Amino acid sequence: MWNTKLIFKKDGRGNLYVGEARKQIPFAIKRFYIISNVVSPKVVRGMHAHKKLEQAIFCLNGSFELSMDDGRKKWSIFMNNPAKGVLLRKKVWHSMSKFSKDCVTLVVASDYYNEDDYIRNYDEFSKLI
Ligand code: T46
Repeated sequence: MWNTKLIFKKDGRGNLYVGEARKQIPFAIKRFYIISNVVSPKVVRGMHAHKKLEQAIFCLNGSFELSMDDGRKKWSIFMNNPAKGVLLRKKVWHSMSKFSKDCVTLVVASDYYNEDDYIRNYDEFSKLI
């Protein structure tokens, strides 16, 4: 598993976090998206894998749980530190849950949005793995 730590600068003016493509982020970034305002802790997002897409996920504010499954093992990470990112490699089933109300999630991705890259059926994922 790959985790990253952004460059973290703190001074009297606040906090600054830096990540650069092919450095802290191990691919060229083509897209980013932000998830916020998840009003219920019962919400589960994700529940899919990607065929080719690589992503790095950050929790900018609040917290959530990131669960991953590569077909052999399953593991979860509690995300609550803006400086720490987790790589969502291709062919890893992942879900996000237990969002705090103030949670803001940033995802940077290696490619543009393409619904054909999603595997949204777990049986299909199992067969592929
Ligand atoms: C992922 C996890 C971590 C777009 O039109 N463009 C986009 O770039 C994205 C990310 C989504 N969409 C559309 C597709 C759906 O109609 O927005 C809607 C919600 O997407 P989805 O249900 O896939 O959202 P999540 O939070 O379940 O999954 C997202 C990403 O889609 C996915 O790639 O790995 O976050």
